[in-house]
Amino acid sequence: LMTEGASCTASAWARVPVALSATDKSALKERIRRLLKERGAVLVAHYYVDADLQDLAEETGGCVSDSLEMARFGRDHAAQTLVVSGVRFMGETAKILTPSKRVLMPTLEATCSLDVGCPVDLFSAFCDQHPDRTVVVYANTSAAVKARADWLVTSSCALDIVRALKDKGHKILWAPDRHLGGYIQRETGADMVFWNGACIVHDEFKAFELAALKKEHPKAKVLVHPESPADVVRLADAVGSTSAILKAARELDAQEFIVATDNGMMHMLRQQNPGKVFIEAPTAGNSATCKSC
Ligand code: CIZ
Repeated sequence: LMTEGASCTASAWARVPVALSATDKSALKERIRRLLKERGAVLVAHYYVDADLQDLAEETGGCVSDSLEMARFGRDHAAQTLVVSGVRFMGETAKILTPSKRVLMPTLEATCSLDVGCPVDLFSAFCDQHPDRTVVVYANTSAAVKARADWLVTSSCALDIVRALKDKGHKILWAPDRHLGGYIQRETGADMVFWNGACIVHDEFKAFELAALKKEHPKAKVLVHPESPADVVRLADAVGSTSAILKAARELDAQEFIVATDNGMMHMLRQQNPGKVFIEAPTAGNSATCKSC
């Protein structure tokens, strides 16, 4: 849908100039609006994607949300075609929830480092080494890895599910994010073994630099996604999923926030909280912008 005509391949998509002029951008947006309407499609976008795509999804009656809500929205919407603006596992999740609908993605080359770092054959062998453990996997995995698991969780419900399993005496095998797994283990005390994966963006947040930034902004509250390293999580005023971070920003009594999650989230944080200031938490690299997301 988004690569109609001559530019129908992912490599062609990759050649689209990054910095469009305002006129070109508005023509492209208009074309997307028209095509969505003509083809009875709805655009669902993740909080992490480009601000323009988030705006387009909202303006055209689609949604901007986390991966599970994207899939639920697509399932419940009248449209028979879902255009998923996000990484590959998000399109797969939408298809799993609504197999009868057509799911399109701008490019299948937009992958998630957690998903790519957990190939199903190796993961399956890891599970086979721990037959006594209940397998719990995070949403950021392929459909094949999900199929090998006993439970599938998002960062919004992971704590509750693992706590309930622990209370029933289960030992857990967790994949793929070792930081999120470690956070769940610390919070629940569950017996867990981990797949050794990490999100390339969240893994980059640095505690030493974050502590220094906190000193420069003593009134700022720190919001951290639990895919971040433990020493970064320890500095947080609120830890949680994308939806939990948005909720904390709306409800915490502060005007200034330091945010440790993908930079795409800044758009929704600023939209929902006019007047509040959001500062990116420091990373080892240039910024917390996942090129794939
Ligand atoms: O499930 C999602 O959408 C992701 C990737 C993160 C989150 O915290 O919502």
